[in-house]
Amino acid sequence: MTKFNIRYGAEVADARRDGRPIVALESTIVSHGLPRPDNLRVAREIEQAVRSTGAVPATIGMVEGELVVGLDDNQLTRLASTDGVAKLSVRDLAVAAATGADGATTVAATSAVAAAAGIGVFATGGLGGVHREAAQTFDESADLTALARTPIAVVCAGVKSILDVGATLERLETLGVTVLGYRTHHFPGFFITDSGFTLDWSVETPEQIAAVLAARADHGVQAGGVIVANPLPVDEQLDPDLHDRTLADGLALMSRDGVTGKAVTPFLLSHFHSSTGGASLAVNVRIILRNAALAGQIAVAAAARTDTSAG
Ligand code: PSU
Ligand code: MN
Repeated sequence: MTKFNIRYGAEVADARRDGRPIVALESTIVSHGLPRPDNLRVAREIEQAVRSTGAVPATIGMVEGELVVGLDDNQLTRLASTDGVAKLSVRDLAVAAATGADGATTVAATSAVAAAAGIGVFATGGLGGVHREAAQTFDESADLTALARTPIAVVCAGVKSILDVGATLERLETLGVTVLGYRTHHFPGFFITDSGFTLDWSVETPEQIAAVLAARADHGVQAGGVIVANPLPVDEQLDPDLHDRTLADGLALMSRDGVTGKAVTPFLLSHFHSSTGGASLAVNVRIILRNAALAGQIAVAAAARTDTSAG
């Protein structure tokens, strides 16, 4: 597996030594996905949601060129509050390290670093995926190819409806990434409960997900990622009409302003947050907190299996 020069936060270092359950968390949602100043409060709440399950949170990011697994509160504050924090996918990590940059890790980069640190479970909001118009722009998130080669379970609320959801699911199939619905056969659409696409597999409990992860190792099929798609309850989703209107406006603005590349996801998220009067932000926060709690439960269940099999 890829090696990284990692500095561990104190709590994470202790947890690794003691074999306690750990959940990786990304920093791009904090630096680029959520507006200030809510982002810092939410980042702390996400860690708290993991702790409440008995697992240890490990938020991953880069501070002055140093890759940190388990950012402390000062480092988290810095990545949440300062300008010029880079958005780092896997290909950016070495450049940012060599130039001493501050950076927030995406799902792709967080997965790679977490797996290298021996962390098997990761919670985020939504995955990147295939963008609409990808047939012309080739804009497909590196999250997909990173998950094809990274052994990690990622708890998310599917992919945002700002993407081409059907194409994203097709790519995940081609890339050999396992997709599990959590108590559903309907792939969630992030802000909305159901993207309209169905899933082959539904799992019912954190223990069952831990059993899937163990079976991957038993069968030698653990090279790639597992997506645990955890939908919002219908009564907590963003109003679908508001969602559709906001999305149509956002896509129009994006093409008017010529937004492309890695700016697309932050642009559309910020459009949602500013034009729904806070409704999409509240939904986004609920999604992340629920995913963090489920990831904690999965990590705890996985650790319990290891304890039992060890004796
Ligand atoms: N989904 C969200 N909020 C986010 C992201 C995804 O709800 O901020 C971030 C994640 O870090 C993800 C990245 O890895 O956006 C995908 O960006 P891109 O499409 O440029 O690969
Ligand atoms: Mn992209």
